[in-house]
Amino acid sequence: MLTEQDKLKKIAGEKAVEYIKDGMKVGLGSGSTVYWMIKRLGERIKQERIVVEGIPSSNKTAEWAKEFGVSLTDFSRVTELDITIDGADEVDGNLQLIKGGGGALFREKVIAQAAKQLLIIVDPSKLVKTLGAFPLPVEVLPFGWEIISKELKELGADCSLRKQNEDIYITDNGNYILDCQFSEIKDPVKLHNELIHKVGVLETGLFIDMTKTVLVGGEELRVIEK
Ligand code: ABF
Repeated sequence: MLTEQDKLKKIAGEKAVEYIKDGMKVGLGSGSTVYWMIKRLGERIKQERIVVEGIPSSNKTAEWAKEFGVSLTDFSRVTELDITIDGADEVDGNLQLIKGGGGALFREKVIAQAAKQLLIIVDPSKLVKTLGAFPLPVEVLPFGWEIISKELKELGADCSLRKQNEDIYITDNGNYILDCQFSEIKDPVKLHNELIHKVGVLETGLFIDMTKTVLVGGEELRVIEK
């Protein structure tokens, strides 16, 4: 039984597939909204016999692609993606994003950067006036993560090391994630630039000026562009 939020995610995910054309190389994001996109893309591939290859941003996404019949490739064979389609945890009025709730932010940012276009798909609950209610995920080197956590605290964040079933969560890249609760992130550009230059910070979940188009699931699907 789909929840109301799932239905809205499904609307956005399925609509995104219309942006994919035969022959495209597609960056496949992560998360439950992307699940609906991959499922629908698999149906389209079968029905219309279009040829599409994807690069997945996580092992989970790769499993879904295999399950639904979306062929996979990698950056040894593809040096540019036509489009990357991905979810988000928060989207502000300038289409700045917090991503990484699912732990795949680093590879998500790699496939986003490699694409001509980043299309974001969300349900309405992800739209916020100001980023920060959602804890900002920061991917850090395991060596010395405690120093980064202390420095982030001095920036006003309360960080916690992400756990999975009592164990430390290890990303697909072998790193740790700090989930950092800021009250409000009024200047996400400044914060990202402060964080990314700290030795040991490998990537942040702030996706700055990376997308121009957000599809918002709803009775009337909304397309927000900048
Ligand atoms: C992924 O989509 C992550 O960056 C983000 O955490 C997630 C959102 O999850 P969902 O689509 O399940 O709400 O790209």
